[in-house]
This record gives sequence, structure tokens and C-alpha cells, in this order.
Amino acid sequence: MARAYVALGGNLGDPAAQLENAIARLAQLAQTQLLRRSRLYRTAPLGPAGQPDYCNAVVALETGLPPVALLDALQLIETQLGRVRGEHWGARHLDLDLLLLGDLVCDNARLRLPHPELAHRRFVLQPLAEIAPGLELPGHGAIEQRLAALPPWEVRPWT
Ligand code: A4P
Ligand code: MG
Repeated sequence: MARAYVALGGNLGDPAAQLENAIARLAQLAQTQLLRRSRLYRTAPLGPAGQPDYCNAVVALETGLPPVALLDALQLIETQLGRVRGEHWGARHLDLDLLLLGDLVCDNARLRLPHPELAHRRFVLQPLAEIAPGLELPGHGAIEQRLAALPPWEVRPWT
């Protein structure tokens, strides 16, 4: 079993409902337990201008799934909830990114861990800090320290 952190984001359709639906599906994955979930946050979009605000959240899982099986499961949930792959960093219904899986480090065509943008995005780190205070980010120290060093970014409660 390994601890996995998964980031959820979306800004099309009904993002809050899609994220709640995705969290329910993550909780039902084989060999997997949902340990914690963050609140939903409303965040300013990173990427092409003119897109709606994003809804973001992070969950902690305990899973026995091998890395690629977990990635497959995340991508299946994205597809089931209406994700159509389009513009890079463009608007989307649901994006599920695997942030960390235990202390696994990998860099191949399908899977990069730790997620390469993890330490650079306040819209990921703030919900992650809510459910994993004190978490050590590989190469960046404690999550709170890292958050304090990042430039401001609009992240507030969803409602
Ligand atoms: N992949 C490799 N490593 C991973 C990993 N650790 N977790 C591969 C998940 N997938 C991983 O992903 C492309 C490929 O990455 C997959 O085939 C998988 O094998 P994608 O989701 O299809 O493509 P993408 O959307 O172009 O890239 P990505 O990386 O998901 O987009 P980003 O960088 O996450 O940007 N603004 C706010 N406020 N909040 C957001 O959540 N999200 C994005 C999406 C842009 N702006 C945002 C937000
Ligand atoms: Mg993605």
C-alpha cells in the first residue's frame, strides 16, 4: 500500500458537481481507500485568457494499485465525467493529476512523479496543505515553507 495524492480541477460544466462525483469514484477504486479530501476551492485560471475560474481540490488515498493502473483509473474517471482532451492548459471538465505516489520517482512518456508542476502551483499546494500539513515536498522542504515562497494567486473557498 502507498499514499497517493491526487489533484482535481475543472472549469467547464458544473465543476463542483464533477469534482464531487470524481471524489466518490476515487473512493470506490479497487484496493484503494479515501483517507482525506480537501474543501473545494475557486481559483484563478492558469493558461489561455478568457476561461472561467477553476474548481480545485486534492484527495489523499491509500492504494495497492500499481502506478500505471492508478493512472489508467484516473483517466477512465476523466473520460466518464466528460473530459475531452483539447488545448494544453485550456478549459476542461475534469483533470485528475497524480501528485505523489509514496516516494516513487519516475519520468516516462505516461507518468512523471512527483508531478513536475506540484511545487509551483498555489491552486494545488493550498488544498494539499489543508489535508497534509507538514508534508515534505521532494526538493522543496515543508509544504508551508514552499507556499510562503510562492507569488500570490487567487485561491478562495468555492462558494
Ligand atoms: N502524465 C504524466 N505524469 C502524470 C501525472 N503525474 N498525473 C501524462 C497525471 N498525468 C500524468 O495529461 C497529459 C498526459 O500527462 C497524460 O496522458 C498522462 O499520461 P492531460 O491531462 O491529458 O493533458 P494536459 O491537460 O495538456 O496537461 P496537464 O498536465 O493535465 O495540464 P495541467 O498542467 O495540469 O494544466 N488553472 C487552475 N486555476 N486550476 C487548474 O486545475 N489546470 C490546468 C491544466 C491549467 N490551468 C489551471 C488548472
Ligand atoms: Mg492531467
